[in-house]
Amino acid sequence: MNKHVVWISRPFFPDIVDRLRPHFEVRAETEELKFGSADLAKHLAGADAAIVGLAERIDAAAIAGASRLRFVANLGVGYNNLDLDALTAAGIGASNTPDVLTETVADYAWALMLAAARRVGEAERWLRDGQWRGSRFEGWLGADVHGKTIGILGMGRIGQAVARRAAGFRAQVLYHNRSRLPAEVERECAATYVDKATLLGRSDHLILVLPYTAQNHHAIGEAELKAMKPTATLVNIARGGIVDDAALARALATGEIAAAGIDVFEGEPSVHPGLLERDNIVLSPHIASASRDTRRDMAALAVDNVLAAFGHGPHAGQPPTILNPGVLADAS
Ligand code: 8YV
Repeated sequence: MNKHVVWISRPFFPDIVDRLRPHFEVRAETEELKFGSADLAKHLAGADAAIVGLAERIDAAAIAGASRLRFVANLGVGYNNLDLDALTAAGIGASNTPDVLTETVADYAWALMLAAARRVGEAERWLRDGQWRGSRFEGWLGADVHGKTIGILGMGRIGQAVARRAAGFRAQVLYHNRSRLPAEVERECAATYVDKATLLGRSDHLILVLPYTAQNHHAIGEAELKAMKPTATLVNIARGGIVDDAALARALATGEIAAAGIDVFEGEPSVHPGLLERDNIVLSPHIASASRDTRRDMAALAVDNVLAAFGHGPHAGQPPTILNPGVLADAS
């Protein structure tokens, strides 16, 4: 019997890919490519399973000719690149990579917050540029993080992990979320629920950790930036499109807020030129989950899901992080 085919759109850890080989014919890309819609549709049409990254938009058009496709594993916890309704309607299972990246992404939110508040990137560029000729007592004044008010917009698993880190900094945590957390979770995170306007007005450092949805498009735009303190820092480790990047560039230029740390962008990998011009922003190329351990864990979880969807491995028949469990017919 011919083996099922799995297409892997992004190169990753060969030893983890090897776990698929006893059961699948593996078609793994060996370099980072940008797939046009025709190419993407062609790869999916030849596959029974696919492991894809966030740049691959898997919608009704992409799967229209994919009559063999039974499962798509997304390399990320956010899955706004998948049209889950279209996949479910076509009977195709889908999975994401929750939990394994929570703590790593929370670490990175703090890294960006600290770097932006204390002007690390800006100072490093200045030093490398050979401009350090003497000390300036009043130079490089940034904002403290310890003892300040940290605001978290979006209080799921990652938001809660960001909140837990505040204790060591003796910082106060305010949060806003679609729904208020149970009292014991609020206690464990030492976080106080407030409405969005209060969050914007009172946060010294505001961290965005909400999923990208149509409702969350430009959740932080011109009006919200104006509502923040002029000394505030904004951090986005969630998704491009949650912040209006043009409005952010203006707010950083006019001093409406003091600084930003941004890992995700509208239309990435392009970055709004107004952001690139600013010194009071720390920019990174969507790397919040990129620790050696966590990227391996994410890849392994995607592989586990595919193996399980086809009746193999320790979770046979039950992909551990399937998003649409209702569709899973016996694909083995
Ligand atoms: C990406 C992320 O998946 O998990 C998410 O939602 O945004 C990241 O972890 C990662 O950059 C791999 O593409």
